[in-house]
Amino acid sequence: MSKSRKVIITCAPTGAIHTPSMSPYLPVTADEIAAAAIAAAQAGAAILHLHARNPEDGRPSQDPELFVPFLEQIKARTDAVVNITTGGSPHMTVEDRMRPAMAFKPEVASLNMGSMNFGLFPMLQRFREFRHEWERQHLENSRDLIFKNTFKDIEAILRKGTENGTRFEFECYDISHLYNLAHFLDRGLVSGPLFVQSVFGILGGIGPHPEDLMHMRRTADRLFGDQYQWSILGAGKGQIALASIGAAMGSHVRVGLEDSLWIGPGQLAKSSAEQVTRIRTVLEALNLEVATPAEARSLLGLKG
Ligand code: KMH
Ligand code: ZN
Repeated sequence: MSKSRKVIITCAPTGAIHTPSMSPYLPVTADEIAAAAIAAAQAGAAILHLHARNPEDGRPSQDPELFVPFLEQIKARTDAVVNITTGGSPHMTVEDRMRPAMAFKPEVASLNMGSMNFGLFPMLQRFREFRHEWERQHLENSRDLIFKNTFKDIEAILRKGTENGTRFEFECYDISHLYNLAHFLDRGLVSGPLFVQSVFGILGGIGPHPEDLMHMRRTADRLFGDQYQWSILGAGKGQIALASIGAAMGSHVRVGLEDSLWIGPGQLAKSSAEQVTRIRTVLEALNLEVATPAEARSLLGLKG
């Protein structure tokens, strides 16, 4: 891992995992997504990882038209690095998922590094009342859902994104995903500095134990040496704890309501900015500095 005392905070304000009935604070409309992202940037997030939703019912959508109004507001009000999802929702086709990143040619796009089960159904134990039937189906249908990211899919996104000058947040949900990334490095389709976002706690991927984090780190060190910048994404209630452990070991961090609705046990976060502020407090206690967007661009070799 390439070590830096400047820690990049990525914030993911809405995503496609959680649904509107789970939290009144989950942004759904373009204005809500813009406000959440701008507040997160003001709180210290250098990178904003963005998804869109249908404003009628909050359903995740990759319609590029839905991205336009919040991208305009974010670009007008912040200098943050825009990172557009190519993961979309695991329920969508890869072709649909690629559309906004190909349309807007952002500095960064996410790239999910392997196919996997994606179990959202355990959330049915906590959340039982839904305003829209799609929300229940979204969780229920995940019992038989494959988040498809074949080698061909990854290569297509890599080649088209690279042509556009886009670099990637490599979402690695398991050890095998690091090996998949190493395969593309061997073939010369990616180059350092690699931004490795290691994801812990999705059912179907690696777990959220600190030993899992250590195994991910050791494997990435062995495969990529100092050619990568490491970032930690803890899904669910372990979000802040995992990010804190990673930061103490030299990682960057990702927070936001996409990844966790919580700020404390049984306590909903009122905004993604609240989570940014919480992790910022931890970073400062560790005598680490929060990277500005310009510093994030330099660390990750972005086009700016
Ligand atoms: N939802 C996160 C666990 C993507 O958008 O490409 C991972 C993610 C995927 O952000
Ligand atoms: Zn995402």
